[in-house]
Amino acid sequence: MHQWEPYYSASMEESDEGSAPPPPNNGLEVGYRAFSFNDKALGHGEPIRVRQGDRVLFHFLNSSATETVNVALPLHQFEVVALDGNPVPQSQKVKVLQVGAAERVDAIVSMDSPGVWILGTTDDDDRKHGFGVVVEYANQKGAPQWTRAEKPNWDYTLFGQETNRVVAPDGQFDLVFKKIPGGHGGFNRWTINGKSYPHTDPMMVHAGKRYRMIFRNESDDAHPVHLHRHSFELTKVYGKATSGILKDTVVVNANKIIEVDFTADNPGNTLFHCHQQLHMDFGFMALMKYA
Ligand SMILES: [Cu+2]
Repeated sequence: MHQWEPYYSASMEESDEGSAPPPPNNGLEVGYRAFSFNDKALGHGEPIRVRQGDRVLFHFLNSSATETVNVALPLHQFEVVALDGNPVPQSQKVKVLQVGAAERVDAIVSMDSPGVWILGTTDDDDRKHGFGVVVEYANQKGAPQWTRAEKPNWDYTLFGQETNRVVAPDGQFDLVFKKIPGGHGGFNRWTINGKSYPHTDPMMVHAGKRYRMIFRNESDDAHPVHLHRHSFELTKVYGKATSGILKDTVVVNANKIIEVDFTADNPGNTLFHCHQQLHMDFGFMALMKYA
C-alpha cells in the first residue's frame, strides 16, 4: 500500500473556474497526488450499475478540504433538485456541476445513453489520478469512456425564482475578503474587512431579526464561504437578483459579489469562515454573536 502525502507547490494552477492565475508573489497552494470517489480511486471498487430508463438520484458532497470541483457524466445531464439539503424552487438540468468544499448537490440523472462511462471531475489531470467512478449500464461492456465536458457555466440563479424584493433586512454586514500574498515559500494570509482571525470583528445580531451579508471577494481565488448553524437565502448573485435558494455554503468566485439574507434564529456563538482549509487556517474566519 502506498501512503500518499499531499505535496505543495508554489505554482500549482487552481483548477476551479472563477479563479484567475495567481500573482507572481503568490504563496504556497495545496495540491494532491491522488483522489477518491466514495473512498476508491477511479478504476478501483465496484461501478455504479444502472439500467436504461432508470432515474437515479445522486447525493453529491464535496468533502475535500480545499478543492472546488466540476463534475460531469458524458452524454448525461444532472437535474438539480436540492442544494445543501434544501429543495430548490426550480429544478434545472445542467451538464456540469460545480461543487465547492462542503457544498452538497442532489441531482437526478435519467439513464438514457447506454454505455460504460466515467462520472468524474472535468479536470483531466485529477481524473487520471483517481477522481471519478464508473457508471455501467446493464449488458454493456468495455473500458469506461470519457468525452470532453462542456465548459462549466454553473449559475446558482438557474435554480431560483426571479424576484422584486422590497423588504429590507433589519441589518447588514459588508464583508470584504482580501488576500495578502505569502511570497516564495510562505503562506497567503486572508482578511475579512482588513483583519485576520482571531482579530476579525464579531458580527452582532439580535435573535429573530433578519440580516443581509454581502460577500465582496476582492481576491483572485474562489471562496466557498460557510455560516455555521444557520441557512441563508441567496438574494443576489453577481448582480442578478434571486430568491428561494437556501444554502449554508456558497462559492463566491474571484472578484465577484454575492448577497445573502438570513434570520438569526439559533442563538449562540456562530462561526463564519471560508471552507477552503488553507484560507481558514490563515485568517479567513469571523464570529457571529447574539447580543
Ligand atoms: Cu477561501
